[in-house]
Amino acid sequence: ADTAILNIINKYAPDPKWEFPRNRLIIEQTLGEGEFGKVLRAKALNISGQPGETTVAVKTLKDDARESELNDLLSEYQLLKEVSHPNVIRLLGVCTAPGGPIYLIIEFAEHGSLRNYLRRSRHLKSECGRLPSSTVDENDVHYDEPNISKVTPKEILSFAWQICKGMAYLSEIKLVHRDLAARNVLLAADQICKISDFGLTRDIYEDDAYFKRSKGRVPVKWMAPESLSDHIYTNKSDVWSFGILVWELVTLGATPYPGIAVQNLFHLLRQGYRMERPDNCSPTLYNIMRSCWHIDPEQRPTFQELAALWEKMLSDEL
Ligand code: ACK
Repeated sequence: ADTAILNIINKYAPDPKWEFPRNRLIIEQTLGEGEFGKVLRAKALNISGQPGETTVAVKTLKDDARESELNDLLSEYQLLKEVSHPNVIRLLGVCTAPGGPIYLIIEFAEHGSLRNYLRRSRHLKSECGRLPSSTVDENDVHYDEPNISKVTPKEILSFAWQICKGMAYLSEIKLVHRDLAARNVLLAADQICKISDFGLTRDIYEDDAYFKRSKGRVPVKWMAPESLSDHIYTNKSDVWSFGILVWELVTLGATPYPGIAVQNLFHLLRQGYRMERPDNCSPTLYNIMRSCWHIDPEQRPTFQELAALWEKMLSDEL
């Protein structure tokens, strides 16, 4: 193997606290595949104090992954070790020992990504409608959701509130996510939202802002203007992305700024352009989104403040 890759691996010497033997992992199927990475569904035997078989998700690299992807996966591992919150995806173990691919074993979210969940729910007509087989697209075959029903406004609020609590926790431990979007939130049993995909996340202990690497994914439509222009990432730029995520929730997983090309977006935002209020979005909810999209990061609310707003909205609903 490449010596550079070996150097990286040596830097992350196996941690007995997390290391899980590969022979206790039975890979079942691929849940998703990116350019360099993939997510698998597996069964793990006696993992993290759980006797017997547990269904888990496994993040790994494809054979043609580059060094930077390996670095991303390993830094995601380092970050996941440090986090513990009901609304943040939990690391269960890791396989880094020689003799096989690197596996990050994380908790399995039975409904997959929130974005796809919202989009699947669109096809449903009635509140307690069953998922007709004709609307199940091939990519979704691993979801056995006979009881999925139309997403209610109350659920949308609950999703937003949970994500907010997870993000408030991450900001308390001084982490910036940098890629908060509905595709990176997973929906587990009992409609519990779990923030995931920490590949782009960076620790902000020493600095307030982080600079983007020269290459890599750039989720332009979720990015704050200061991230686009100056590569500045803070909890306040995460708040901007959260505002976009709320828009995704309200539109049941639509793609932001429909019809607008990403190359034009920055100038439009600087001129004050913002997405308009979606149909069926209350003015209160729209005001919250708009507050997240303040051009001045300091004027945007904190996740703690946002969480308090959702709590109020949810209690008003009752
Ligand atoms: O909507 P999905 O099927 O849910 O599409 C993505 C895909 O893998 C690529 O990221 C799914 N996925 C990722 N992590 C998990 C997990 N921990 N549990 C269940 N599904 C997952 C995601």
